[in-house]
Amino acid sequence: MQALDFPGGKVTYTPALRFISESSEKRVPCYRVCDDNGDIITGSDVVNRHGDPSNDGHNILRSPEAGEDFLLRHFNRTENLECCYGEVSQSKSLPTNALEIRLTTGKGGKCHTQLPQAVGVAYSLKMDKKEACVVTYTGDGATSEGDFHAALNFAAVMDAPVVFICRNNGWAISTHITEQFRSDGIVVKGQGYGIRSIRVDGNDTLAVYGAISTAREMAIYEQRPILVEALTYRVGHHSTSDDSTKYRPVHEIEHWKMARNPVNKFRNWVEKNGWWSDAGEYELRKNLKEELLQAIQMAERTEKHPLRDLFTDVYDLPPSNLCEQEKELRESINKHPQDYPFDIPLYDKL
Ligand SMILES: Cc1ncc(C[n+]2csc(CCOP(=O)(O)OP(=O)(O)O)c2C)c(N)n1
Ligand SMILES: [Mg+2]
Repeated sequence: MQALDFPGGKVTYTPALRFISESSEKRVPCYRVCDDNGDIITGSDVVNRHGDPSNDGHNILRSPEAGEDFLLRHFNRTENLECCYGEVSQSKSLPTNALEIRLTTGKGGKCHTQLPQAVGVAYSLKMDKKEACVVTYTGDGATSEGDFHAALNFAAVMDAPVVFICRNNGWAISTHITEQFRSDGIVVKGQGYGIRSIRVDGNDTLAVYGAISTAREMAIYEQRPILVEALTYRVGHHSTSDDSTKYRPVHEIEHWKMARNPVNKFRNWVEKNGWWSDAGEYELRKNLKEELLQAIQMAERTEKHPLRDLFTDVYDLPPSNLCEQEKELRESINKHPQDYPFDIPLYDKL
């Protein structure tokens, strides 16, 4: 068969005037290993790299929104609470983002801007011949922005050891995914950039573990980027300023919260293996509650940052519009002191 000798590889000719379809007939399947009851599905590829997957010293923290549990290494509950009370962020960032700033990427409330940076870091690991990779997380919302695409392409051409984990939960605040993209989700975008990709059931802990630990091995030992799309649902509001019942039916939220609850499913699996029980659950909840209450009390006792801190640190010399805003804010506080938190010092300590 005749072929066009084109830069990057030969391309075969075809006499057929045929456009590539905008979508494949079948949607990309979703890897899962546990059924809804937490039973392992016969014949599924279960990855078990380290034996007992029980407690390895991570702290499991809970964001203010139900259903958005996350795992952060090296942070304890007190630090998380301090973030919520504005201590770590100096009131400049969303609560949990402050932890992320301290972690590495300097995200701090901006969606997806960390992605090209993550690829840059991965490329530097490659240059230094480190046996390591970068893992970067994003929501479905981020994939509608340019940085996501720049990052994927950059990672592909540089063979950067980076794992992109995209949590596709169906919504970017109130924007449904059908208003965000016409592709079969996010997983197919990987192939468009020449990146190996997988779609996984984000509510199946074992499947997520299997997909990501395998992705990590490939990223490090094959020196390549990997894209993981985890399908899940945001059962909570996007943030405390969002009311998701305004744009989606409550029964849909309830269905995901109850019938597809990933924590219950994983708990069933752990219990069936004899590693967990009601008594253990009761004890843990009791201890956590005590710890949390203590952490809240400590965070509440911490002195708040002065008002001025809201306006510092971005510019060396604050521009005139920022000075005006500070002046307006101070005037407003003077006029309506009852509408402002009483414990924020209005002036810096001398
Ligand atoms: C650079 C940037 N652009 C826009 C925003 C505004 N914004 C905040 S959250 C969000 C949607 C994020 O979508 P997703 O990650 O899917 O969030 P979810 O609703 O699932 O929590 C947008 C556009 C932002 N924070 N940063
Ligand atoms: Mg989302």
